[in-house]
Amino acid sequence: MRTQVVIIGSGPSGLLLGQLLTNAGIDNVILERSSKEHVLSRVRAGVLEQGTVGLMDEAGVGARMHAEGLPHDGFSLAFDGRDHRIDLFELTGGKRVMVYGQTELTHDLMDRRTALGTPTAYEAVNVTPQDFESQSPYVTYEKDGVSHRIDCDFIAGCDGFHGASRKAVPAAAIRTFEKVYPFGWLGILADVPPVNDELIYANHPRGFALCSMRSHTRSRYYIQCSLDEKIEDWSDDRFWDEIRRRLPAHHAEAMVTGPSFEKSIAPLRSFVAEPMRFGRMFLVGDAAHIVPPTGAKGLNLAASDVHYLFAGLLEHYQDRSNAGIDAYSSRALARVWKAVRFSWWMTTMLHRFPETSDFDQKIQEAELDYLTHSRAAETVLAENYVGLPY
Ligand code: RFL
Ligand code: PHB
Repeated sequence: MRTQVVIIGSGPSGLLLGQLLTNAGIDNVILERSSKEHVLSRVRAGVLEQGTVGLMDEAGVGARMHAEGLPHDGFSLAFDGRDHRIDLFELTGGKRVMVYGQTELTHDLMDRRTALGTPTAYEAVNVTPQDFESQSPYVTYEKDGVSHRIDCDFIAGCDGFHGASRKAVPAAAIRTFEKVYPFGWLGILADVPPVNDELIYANHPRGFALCSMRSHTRSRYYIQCSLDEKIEDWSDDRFWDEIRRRLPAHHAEAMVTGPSFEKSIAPLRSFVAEPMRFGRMFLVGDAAHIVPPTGAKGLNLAASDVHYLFAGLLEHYQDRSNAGIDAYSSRALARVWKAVRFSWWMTTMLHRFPETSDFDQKIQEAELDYLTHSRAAETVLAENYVGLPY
């Protein structure tokens, strides 16, 4: 079999790239290791930048997002028993974010792909990019015990942090940068109304807490936890008690609790692989970089990578120019590193680190105090949170 672009992975980056290519008449095949149901069962990001919203529209799949997503004009920083609102809309001259779950976005893209009948193999095993440094790359895989080979022009490695694409690159050709944080996030989903109209990011002596949401009736809450915490030790009651202790009293008192239907622990890490192009294979999204979720940037970076790669591929096929493809890695990485810096900064400012000295603690307090008394500092936060331009 032959196609123009083989996409490995059917997460948000693979599906979004696939839809944009299909709309432009560029043939593509997606190979995904898991089942559709498994991909849709993963609860992850919840905040979309305007650029990501724009890409969903460009892909022609934005209707449900606009109908059901919640535009947010600001969020709260809570510390020292009080709230400080960051007015994103005002500080950025009219920009906002959209609260819409990654699961929903993935659903919308999968539904469109299925409706169009664009080729996709789920439960594909041993997916392996081959000969991507040559002019004739191909991808091999097995499905239902049968071996397959797809020849192509390009391979898009959209297969996440643990995927096969980055692993296929010889060690001498790639450089990686990593920072692992000494804590994780314990998150729950519950069908209770959110405690606040907007998100609350809380810094508390007991650790960070985040109150987010998926709708007016579904809340997504997180607390910082140590890395050796076990999920079985966290009953719903224990979780609710702990998050309430980390919030200002008026929020704690207003919080509606109820049974959770999802609970998981995620470790926090910053990771970047350079470059993001190896001959005729490109790394996209989590395959190339990971950020801690504090800045809500993971999914949005996957989307900006897709934007740059799609522009490059379009130029290649429509204008016969490789300029966009040649610039992909440097364009994407310039934006990636700024989001890596922002996510690291938000994480550092809002979490309690196990080995913090009194000096470090005072610096953190001064940072929050400065942020809440300087419009310039607030503007820096707001412009990064809504997303830097592509
Ligand atoms: P994904 O979503 O990981 O999708 C990759 C897809 O590739 C498949 N795959 C393979 N397919 C074929 N062959 C192989 N060898 C394969 N190996 C893997 C996988 O099954 C999967 O379907 O990457 P993508 O598309 O780049 O999207 C990136 C986003 O998913 C990611 O940045 C965010 O979800 C990160 N993230 C969060 N971001 C936020 O902005 N806010 C959050 O609250 C947030 N929470 C999270 C997160 C990521 C998490 N991970 C990765 C464990 C919580 C978690 C737990
Ligand atoms: C979420 O809703 O899951 C969410 C929101 C904001 C973040 C991280 C996660 O910074």
